Amino acid sequence: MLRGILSAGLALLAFAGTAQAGSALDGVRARGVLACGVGTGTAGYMMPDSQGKWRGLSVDVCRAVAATIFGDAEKVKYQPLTSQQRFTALQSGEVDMLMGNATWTLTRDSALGLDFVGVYYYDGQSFLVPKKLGVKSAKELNGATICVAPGTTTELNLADYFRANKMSFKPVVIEKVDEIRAAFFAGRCDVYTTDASSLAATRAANVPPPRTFDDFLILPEIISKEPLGPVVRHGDNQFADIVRWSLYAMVEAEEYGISSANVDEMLKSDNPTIKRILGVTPGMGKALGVDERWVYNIVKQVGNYGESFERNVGMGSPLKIERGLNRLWTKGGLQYAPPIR
Ligand SMILES: N[C@@H](CCC(=O)N[C@@H](CS)C(=O)NCC(=O)O)C(=O)O
Repeated sequence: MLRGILSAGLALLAFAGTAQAGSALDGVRARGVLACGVGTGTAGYMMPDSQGKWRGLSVDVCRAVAATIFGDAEKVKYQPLTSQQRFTALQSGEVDMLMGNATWTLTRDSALGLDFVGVYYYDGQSFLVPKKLGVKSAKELNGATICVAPGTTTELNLADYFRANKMSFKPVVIEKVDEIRAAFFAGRCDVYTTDASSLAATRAANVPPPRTFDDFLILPEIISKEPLGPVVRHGDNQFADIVRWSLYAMVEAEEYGISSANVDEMLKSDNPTIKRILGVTPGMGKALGVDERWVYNIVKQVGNYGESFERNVGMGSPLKIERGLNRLWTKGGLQYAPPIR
């Protein structure tokens, strides 16, 4: 009901966001738990395990923020949200931040009253097809029936791409991602389009037997830029800084070789940068308004960016996604944290 009323007017929502100025961090601290909005279930990124514990690369960023604020990565309440619900849930204060697979765009970062504070995953849109369709390229999809989620950049890119290539398609628009997957696997659409990360997860974790991973193909075309980032409301710069730098701390730790396995050893390092990052030389915590051991807590409890990537979506996971654009800048990728100093 509340959600319905709020979604009625974008301007009102943007206003509601700013009206809570300064309150986000206070709210989190008073509650004693971070309310993190995530997707409804994508293997490797955000998914409850058999114990009901949320795991994934996106979940790890929520955990890092909780480690920064509370010194405890467990102090997170996960709120699963569909693509259609997520921004309204953040605007209305139902969650403190979003770690779904939200693409950073100009309109979301301005008119929606929200701020993207970084990029935790450089993604792009692609197409998943059954091999028996016999299609090898997106250029062969003229006339296809395509499953897509509403309220996404995916929907807009799809229309642009087909128009630009003078092709037509029939959209099958479904809000819940498990229902999209079910529709696709049942043959209600020829093609499923979303971010390549989600397609890799679907192919690795959701194919109903007796069909397997090998019966499906992700087409080679990447038709868009999908920089996925953590999102907060306008109005609380300190909270935004904490979320931004918690993510950067994961990246910076990887760059300086600080991992969950060696972080205690690293406390003894003579390297002035490492001493500053880990709070052995104080100052960074004070600047952010958090404990000086914030990065230590992140790395000890969550790991650095590379560890999280490999464990959840990389070679240590069923998804086996290459680092690609998400390699560190020192290795030819785009992951680059400004200095912690
Ligand atoms: N990155 C795109 C698409 C993101 C998106 O929400 N896709 C949905 C529908 S395919 C999804 O993957 N949800 C995953 C989940 O709910 O776990 C955007 O921000 O609009």
